[in-house]
Amino acid sequence: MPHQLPDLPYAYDALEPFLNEETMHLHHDKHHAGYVKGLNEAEEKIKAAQQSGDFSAIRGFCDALAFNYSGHLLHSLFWSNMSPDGGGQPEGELAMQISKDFGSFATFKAQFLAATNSVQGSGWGVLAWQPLGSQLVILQAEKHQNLAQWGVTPVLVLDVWEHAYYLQYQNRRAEFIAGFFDVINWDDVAARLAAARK
Ligand code: MN3
Repeated sequence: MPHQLPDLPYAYDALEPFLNEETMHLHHDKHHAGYVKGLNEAEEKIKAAQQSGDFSAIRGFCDALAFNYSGHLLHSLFWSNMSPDGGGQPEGELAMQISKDFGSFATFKAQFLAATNSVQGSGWGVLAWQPLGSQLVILQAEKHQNLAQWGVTPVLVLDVWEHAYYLQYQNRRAEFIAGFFDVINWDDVAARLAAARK
């Protein structure tokens, strides 16, 4: 069964004014769809290599798998991390874990903003559950896969590729990142953290 592009969990204009309909169409229908296509193609090429026994191009297949799989996963997570009813602050277990690992919600937010804003080139800001430390950590991802840590589970991600914001915000990445906090679906983040801890 090839990988499939998931539908957005809301209408294309549901996150306006933070993200307009045109940006969402391009981002979901073209960019995310492209990663799903690239992932399926990479898997087909690997299957063909397994059948022929010719692994001379395996390095490129591994690169395509890491890039496209990570792109597919992060975008799927990104859509569900946002909601037209989002914003505010987390509650319950998630709020307690954030306080434990960052000192306060304000410090978490400041670190997430700073880390995400300073991603070099195209990439992501990522809040992830790190099982070895039993803690939440803030990571950067360059492209979709570089600077990741093995075994962590991302629970909140923010795309800062230019395709995510340039139509509306041009070079004002910091303004885009700050606006993200008005649409974060904290219930989704909390559910992902609970699942990751199990
Ligand atoms: Mn993107």
